[in-house]
Amino acid sequence: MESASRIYVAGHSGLAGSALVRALRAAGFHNLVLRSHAELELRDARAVADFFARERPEHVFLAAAKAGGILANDRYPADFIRDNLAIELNVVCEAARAGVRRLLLLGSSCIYPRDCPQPMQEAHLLTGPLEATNRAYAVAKIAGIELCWSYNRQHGTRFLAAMPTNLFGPGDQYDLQTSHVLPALIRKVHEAKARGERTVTVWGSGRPRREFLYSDDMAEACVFLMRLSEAAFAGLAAPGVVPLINVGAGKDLSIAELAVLVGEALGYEGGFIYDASKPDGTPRKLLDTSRLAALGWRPRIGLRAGIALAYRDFLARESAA
Ligand code: GFB
Repeated sequence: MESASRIYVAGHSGLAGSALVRALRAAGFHNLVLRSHAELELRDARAVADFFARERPEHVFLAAAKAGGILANDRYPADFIRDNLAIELNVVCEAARAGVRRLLLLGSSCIYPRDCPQPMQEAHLLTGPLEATNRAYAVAKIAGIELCWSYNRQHGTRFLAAMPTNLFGPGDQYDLQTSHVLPALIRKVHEAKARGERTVTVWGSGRPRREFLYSDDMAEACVFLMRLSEAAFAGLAAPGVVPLINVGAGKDLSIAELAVLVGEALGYEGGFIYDASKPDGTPRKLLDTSRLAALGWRPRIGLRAGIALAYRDFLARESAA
């Protein structure tokens, strides 16, 4: 990618996409192609074909997705598989037809088997059964990887799928029914503190372990990948290799430990209780990021600092609402 390259960021207003736009602009890329959901419906094959034929982007970051926390995934599996398959199919196929030079599809660490050996390596893909609460979403993302690989094999494209761990950061979704755990805990702790409540309810047992990556770190990793030399990028996205790379923080913690950390960051003095009627999901999903590290990338924003930044964003959104 050169600074004048035409770069399309699909899903630029979401958590991941907005971080990608910040990272690209900070690195001097100024020829970004952006379309809001109202301007371009990515589930509409005709609209996506017209868009690619007209705009001819040279590079694509596919950050558009139907995403959500454990409860949303569990309750609306049809929406998750349908929307994600449609978006991936339309964008990947039209990018290939339009001659896009490199494409990076974003997925999630839930693509790996539920009881995967830890930390989870790229080679563990499709080696065991998936976690039931997010199987529909995971299958859609696995299909996205296979789609990239198939085009690389049949048409010689250079399409790569990056699997970030659980993300958080500015522009996150704070609705308690659909959000992920970190933004949910920020809202719950903030509200409990404001109301003087002595306890916050955490879903599940608190025992599952999760790894969290600040969205700006994830975006820098993705831009780093898309800027790799031809030889290095071919090592990840040549026809003979599964075009898949993990993007993680390298450390995990239990949900109970996370709750304490959020409580400390927000200056909350109350305690936490656990609602066993809510699902735990995967027991653990720590990514093995040694391939990305070997290429020379490491995250910069630690969890504590990231939570403080995310809380600042939450407060700004609350006061603007
Ligand atoms: O972040 P989360 O919704 O998603 O939940 P997953 C992580 C863990 O936190 C689960 C617990 O064990 C939840 O039960 N948890 C505790 C809470 N309190 C809360 C709360 O108030 N809200 C939420 N949401 N969780 C999703 C997948 O998995 O994450 C997707 O469903 C995707 O497919 C994504 O991979 C990154 O990490 O379990």
